[in-house]
Amino acid sequence: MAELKKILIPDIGDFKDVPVIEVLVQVGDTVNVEDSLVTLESEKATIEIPSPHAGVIKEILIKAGDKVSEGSAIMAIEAAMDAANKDSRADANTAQEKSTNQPIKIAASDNNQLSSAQLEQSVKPTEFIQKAESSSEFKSTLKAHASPSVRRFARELGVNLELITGSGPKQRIVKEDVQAFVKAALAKSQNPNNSGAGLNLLPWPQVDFAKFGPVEPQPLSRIKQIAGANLHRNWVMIPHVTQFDEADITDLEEMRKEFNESDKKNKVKLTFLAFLMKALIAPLKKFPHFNASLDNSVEGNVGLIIKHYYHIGFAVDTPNGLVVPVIKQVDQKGIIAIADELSQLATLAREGKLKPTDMQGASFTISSLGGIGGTAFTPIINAPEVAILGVSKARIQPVYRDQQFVPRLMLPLSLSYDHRVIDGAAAARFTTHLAEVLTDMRLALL
Ligand code: CAO
Repeated sequence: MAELKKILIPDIGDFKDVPVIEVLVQVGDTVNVEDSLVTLESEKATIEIPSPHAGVIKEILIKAGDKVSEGSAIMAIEAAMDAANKDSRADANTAQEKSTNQPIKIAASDNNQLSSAQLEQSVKPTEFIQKAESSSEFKSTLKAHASPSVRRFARELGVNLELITGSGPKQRIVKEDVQAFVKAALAKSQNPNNSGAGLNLLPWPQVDFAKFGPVEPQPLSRIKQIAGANLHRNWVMIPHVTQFDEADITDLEEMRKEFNESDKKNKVKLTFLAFLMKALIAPLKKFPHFNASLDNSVEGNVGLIIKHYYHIGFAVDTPNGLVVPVIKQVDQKGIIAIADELSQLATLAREGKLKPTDMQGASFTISSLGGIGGTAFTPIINAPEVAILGVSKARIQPVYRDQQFVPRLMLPLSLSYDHRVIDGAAAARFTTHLAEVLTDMRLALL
């Protein structure tokens, strides 16, 4: 048995004479409880009015452009006899009341910014309006043009319909549009150039430090501001892992010292960093994924660009902050030439005289704190590179060899890598090979 009921506009807050912008059903349509029937547009939000009953729409009393307020009759429905309706039939006034207070599911649960708790939540229309007003994301979501089934589909996938341009008549969003959007979003989420990390963090704490003691505000240098923004992006967007290792550089250090002693006339001092740069080429050639960048140029696909050039950047500590000049084609240069260039670029960096081209094109970067101290650190990858080598201070350590401890000069290595590109096993192989080459520089010649 069925019963003809009028559907009234429920409590929609303080709004009056709100225009109907869309009627979402037709006479003869079968609807379920909470299926959207019409869309209203107030000054602040677009609101979908859900059906308080399940049944068949028998009459539509309004059209797009009409204005409605709380209590306006919009449709007649032949309501199916279900338990809820039996209750409401028992008292017609109660039924009217029910319809105006019918809790509505947040129609914008297709807004992926809302928590899952909110998605499940039912609210009364007045609460719904407040929510809609307080969230600009939420407001815009509600303007999307889509059928209840497409909305449900989008909601299940956590898709914000407002972000989709519909391909149906009058730009109505159809199921295929939602599918295409999800596909594109998945591809974009793996895109290294995707600018929006969307972290949804708490605001930064605002503290009046002067309350606790004397303070002195100081501006950050321009270099620090630029470097800081880059470091922040790289730290947030790249899944970093750092692999630690040690290299026995006793023989290398002896050779370096001997050379510097014997060739005092030579104005070029052979620094350890020059040897390290040269030694790096062997593992970079053996493990090409370390000399690479993520590639998003093929739509919907993320790949790698492997570089067959070896331009090594090195971090220089300057009075104004960190800069990273680049030595090009390290694989094609001798250690003296590398040391010479290193010294010139470091001097230019400290004098603030580096040209932009001096800092471009690195395929891999070294950050050496060995001249200062420390045992290990976790360097931040210099995007779009995929790894960076940190070097700390070499120290004489007791190393167990041939059943006895011998003093060896051990260099701490800290390799940070992008875990999207490099696996832990590859990182361990890389540092192991680098350590082998540093221990026996003859391997660098192979
Ligand atoms: N272990 C032990 N001693 C080391 C060493 C190491 N790993 N690396 C360098 N040293 C020694 C050098 O041999 C040198 O000693 P001698 O004068 O007796 O030969 C002394 O430390 C000073 O070296 P240096 O640091 O001036 O020179 P370098 O070529 O090794 O490094 C440069 C050049 C530009 C890397 C360095 O000056 C610098 O700026 N380092 C800081 C980089 C930085 O800030 N990184 C952090 C980035 S992340 O915030």
